Amino acid sequence: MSSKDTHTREPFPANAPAVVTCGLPYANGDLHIGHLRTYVGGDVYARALESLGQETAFVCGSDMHGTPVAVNAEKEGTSPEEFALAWHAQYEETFPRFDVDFDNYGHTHDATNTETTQEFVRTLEENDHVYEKEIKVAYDPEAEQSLPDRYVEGTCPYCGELARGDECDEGCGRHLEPGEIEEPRSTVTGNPAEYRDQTHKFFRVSEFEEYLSGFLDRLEGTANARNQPRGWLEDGLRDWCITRDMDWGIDYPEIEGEEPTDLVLYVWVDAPIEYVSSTKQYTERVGADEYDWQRAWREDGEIVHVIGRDIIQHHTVFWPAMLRGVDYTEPRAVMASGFMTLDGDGFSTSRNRAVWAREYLDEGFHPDLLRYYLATNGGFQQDVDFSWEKFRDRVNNELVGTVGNFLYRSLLFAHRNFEGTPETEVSDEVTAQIESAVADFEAGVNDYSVRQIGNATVELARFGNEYIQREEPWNLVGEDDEAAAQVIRDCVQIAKAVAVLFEPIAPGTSEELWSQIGEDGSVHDVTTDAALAAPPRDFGAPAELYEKIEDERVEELNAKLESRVAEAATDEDAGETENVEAEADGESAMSDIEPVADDRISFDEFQDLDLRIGEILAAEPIEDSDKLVKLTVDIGVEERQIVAGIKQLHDVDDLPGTKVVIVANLEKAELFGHESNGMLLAAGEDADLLTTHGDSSVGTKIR
Ligand code: B3M
Ligand code: ZN
Repeated sequence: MSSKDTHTREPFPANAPAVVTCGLPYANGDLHIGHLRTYVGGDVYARALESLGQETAFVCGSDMHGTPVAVNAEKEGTSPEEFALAWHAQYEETFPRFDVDFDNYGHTHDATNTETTQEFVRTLEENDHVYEKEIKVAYDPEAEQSLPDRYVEGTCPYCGELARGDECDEGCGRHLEPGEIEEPRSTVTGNPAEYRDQTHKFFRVSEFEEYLSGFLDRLEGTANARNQPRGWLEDGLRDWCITRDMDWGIDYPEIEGEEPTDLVLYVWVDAPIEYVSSTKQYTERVGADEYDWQRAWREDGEIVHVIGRDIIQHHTVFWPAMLRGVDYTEPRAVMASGFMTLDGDGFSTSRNRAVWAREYLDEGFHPDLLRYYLATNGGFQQDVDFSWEKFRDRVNNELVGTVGNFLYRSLLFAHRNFEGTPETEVSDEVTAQIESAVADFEAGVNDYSVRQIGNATVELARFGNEYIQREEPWNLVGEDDEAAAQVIRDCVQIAKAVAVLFEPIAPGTSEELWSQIGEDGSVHDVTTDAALAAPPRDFGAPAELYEKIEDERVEELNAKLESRVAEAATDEDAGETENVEAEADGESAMSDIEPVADDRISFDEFQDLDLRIGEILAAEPIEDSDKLVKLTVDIGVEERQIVAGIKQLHDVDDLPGTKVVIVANLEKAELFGHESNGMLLAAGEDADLLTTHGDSSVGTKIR
């Protein structure tokens, strides 16, 4: 992608305030490292803009509404509000632990967003962009409820794949309007759905076709975000149903001269408006002199949306049309990331096939390692695979081998021989290298490439290693002290430039490096000019910033993942393996019975399983896990510690005394740091424990 074709605006830094947003996570389940890709990407981008001196607000919030939340809350037997608020609290705490530092993190159900959303809709009504129409909506006669969005599944009318009510998540990716899905089935009861007439509100997206076509020509960001919607535009846009027959959501505002309606707004109306609300809250906190949300959103701001590629349509069609309809600033850029896979396959919440965000930290890894991996392992719009092996290689080769190695050897040498920075000027050669790294960094920002932002630094450190190797200052000391001083002066400057330029990718370790070279204040507050400013004269002995990951560690981590997946596969009725964006929102609620496996096993194979009667003696929830309980089980011959995923599903205190069936000869596994020596048998999503009918004694073998 040449920067010429894609730049339609003045490069950053711009005069007007920028807003960087990340797609709002649905407040409906645990975050895994696949989810983190767009949040890290957004954070890197926002930090890099600030390094260019660009005034920037980096905002996000939890997406509280819609069926993705309602369906999952129902499964847990809690109210959507309580459910979503709990996840919101968890996200709010998790992002900063990865140094994803939003200037404001709100949620779509708060007062600011409720008001802002209702105001948007009232303005759209006033400007005659909304009309009422009677349509057919899916209805479940047995459950006696309407079936919006994820309450219904069926066949996509465009590509024929299995689809959800409002999106063809496994096929063509299109947004689907109510009534469009073919052969609709209720996800509440599994029954075929009926269609019933209901009056809904529609936003006249079709009137914005011409505007949107021009908008796409101006839009910067990743190429996928411009190209995908062009096709949809060519097919002709249909108006967009913006109401739903549900309790959970933002109420449709009262419109003068109209009967109030019971409908709520479609989640995709109030979700992007949270970008505005969150910026508003930021201004409310810091004051308009520091950051003016009105200027950003209503005058000439530079809006950059960082999202997953499955929600391009919402951000390049519906959202800019809405903004236009209320006369707000149009987005400057959309950066849409590719999917993430884990060892070549999709992440899956239901299969526990994921590396969880908190788990990563609990393993003791520095957030910067993952940030580096996620930001640079592929272009932003490419799909990226994560494996512990690849993670180890990137960390060991680049962070330890290139960046860390250069920093440690030069700073140690500087400290030992010069007690800090030698007093001489930086050479022209090194000045030019640093300038070119800064230029690469800036080009990375203007090309919306977080990978390039990261690579600029790694390349500079690579040069640093070559330089010190070539100049061999260790042979110059005592022979030609002036020459030695020159080399080390250059190396300290490179180290300082690394701290400045690597800050967006690796904020924590860059800050450490900053203080290692004796700088006061924070590297977070400096701009790229600091890369060439002289470092302080004195500094102490450095410490290694990055630590090598050993092969044994990788084996251990892989074994953990495998045993967890195996456990999840038997613990519950695992759903399909899905793409990360698609599965973020919980699984289908269909109560399909799985077909019997085609492959038969022999009686001998069955006999390989050592199944026994056990009795639970003690049960104790594992704190950091949402599911796991640590059990002490008597199996006659001995007492076993078994970790089982049954926390949400049973009253843990009631478990002792329960007879259970266990697989006694299953390989041992470690779950959340606890050994599990055997497995409990349980049926279905409710983890209905298998027990005995008569009173077979503990230890009895099952045949
Ligand atoms: N909550 C999550 C998703 O579909 C959705 C994003 C909203 S962004 C305004 O990826
Ligand atoms: Zn489709």
